[in-house]
Amino acid sequence: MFTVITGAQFGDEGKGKIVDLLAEDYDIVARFQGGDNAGHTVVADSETYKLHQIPSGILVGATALIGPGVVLNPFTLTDELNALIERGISVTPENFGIDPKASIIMPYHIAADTLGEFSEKDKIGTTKKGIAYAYSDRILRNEIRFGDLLDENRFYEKLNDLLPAKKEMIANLGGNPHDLFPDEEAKRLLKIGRDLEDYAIDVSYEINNSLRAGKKVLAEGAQGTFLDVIHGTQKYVTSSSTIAGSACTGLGVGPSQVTKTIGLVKAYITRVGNGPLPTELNDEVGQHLAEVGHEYGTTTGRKRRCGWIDIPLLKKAVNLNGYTELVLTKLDVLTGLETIHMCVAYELDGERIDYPPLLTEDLERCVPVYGDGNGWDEPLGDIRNFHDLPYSAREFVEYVEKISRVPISYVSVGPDRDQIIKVD
Ligand code: 2SA
Ligand code: GDP
Ligand code: MG
Repeated sequence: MFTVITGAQFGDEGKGKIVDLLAEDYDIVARFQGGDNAGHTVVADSETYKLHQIPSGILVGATALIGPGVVLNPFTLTDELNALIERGISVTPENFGIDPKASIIMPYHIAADTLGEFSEKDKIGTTKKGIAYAYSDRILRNEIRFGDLLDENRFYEKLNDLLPAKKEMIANLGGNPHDLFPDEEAKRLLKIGRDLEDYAIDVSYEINNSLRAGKKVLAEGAQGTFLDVIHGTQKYVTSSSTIAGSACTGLGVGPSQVTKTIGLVKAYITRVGNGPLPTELNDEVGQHLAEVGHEYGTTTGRKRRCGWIDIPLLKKAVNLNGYTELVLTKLDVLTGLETIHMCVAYELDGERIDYPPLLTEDLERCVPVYGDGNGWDEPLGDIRNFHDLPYSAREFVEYVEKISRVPISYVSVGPDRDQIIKVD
């Protein structure tokens, strides 16, 4: 069985929590795109884990694999591995692997991303982790791969070829090229390569063999559907493909293997960084969602923008990902709001549309049309049975299921592992 999980909105839908929950039933959990821009939070037994590079399934004993579609920051990865080991999580070549084809996020990528974000006019609001620059180098065939860190001669040969252009790039962006410490950084990178050598694994081969042997594999998406580099709200997107199909290319698994695609939908919507968010709320309801939902970036600590659930976007996410199931998260955060607004359509140039327009500039101009539902006051955190939810909360869940035409399999009512309702 091969299951793909992706965020159906702009990321931070609770993928870490749900992957951790589902991973109990899986043998392998694999990341297929993105890098340490991702921040996946797992709260387990009162401990909070924030994972950026390592798939969330490692905490429950699944084998965690980093696929070739990923861009890898070796420094973040090392810190994350050490933090897990310190907290008693066993990490061995038996339960963790990295594909040698994963691209390395180099110090010059991070420097460029930071410098590139200085201009207010062009600002995307990136995480400044060097993601776009690392992926550009892959497309330009100028990448350094994890496999290159395992071969000192090849690594230096590539680096020496690349460095003059990289220094020029930093200078053109207004930075000081002498701030790149190639010798020191290079030695540190090679040391990490030596330390991680035993984890190198052909992820595609491993997953395909495991599937043949009847094992279960979960592909963990990072960011969210509308940050997809092709189908998202360009240019306010990340630099990888975040939708379900990307799991196949990013891991090297054929589409015929996909059994299920699960979409994670927050009961409202958030976005961190710039770009359109039609239902954005700059009032006390937005404040409620941000504070009760603790909507602060897991990687950067930035405050996330919040708004009501956006059904036209959800419909598009269902198409882009081919979801067979949805998981609705953070329903508990809506407790205490008198009325729940759901954006059911947009008004654009005097016309009502119930599906997002293609162009980011047009989405920017869309005015939400709301349908109202009743709110509820009961806290939901201790509820474990769908029928024990307040009537209005059930109505909300049923509406989302009906309008998206995808069954909701779980409703999450808090950050803890056990704060989950299985919907039968
Ligand atoms: P980048 O850094 O090049 O990927 O930024 C491009 C856009 O993608 C957005 N992006 C994200 N959006 C939500 N969550 C992400 N992960 C972190 C989290 C973010 C954080 O879990 O909270 O801590 O700020 C993530 N990663 C990238 C980014 O905001 C840009 O809009
Ligand atoms: P991800 O990037 O999709 O993994 O999501 P993040 O971890 O960046 O952000 C989701 C945040 O919401 C984390 O702090 C989670 O602990 C928290 N969370 C997840 N599910 C729920 C839920 O159902 N209710 C509440 N209140 N918090 C949740
Ligand atoms: Mg996140």
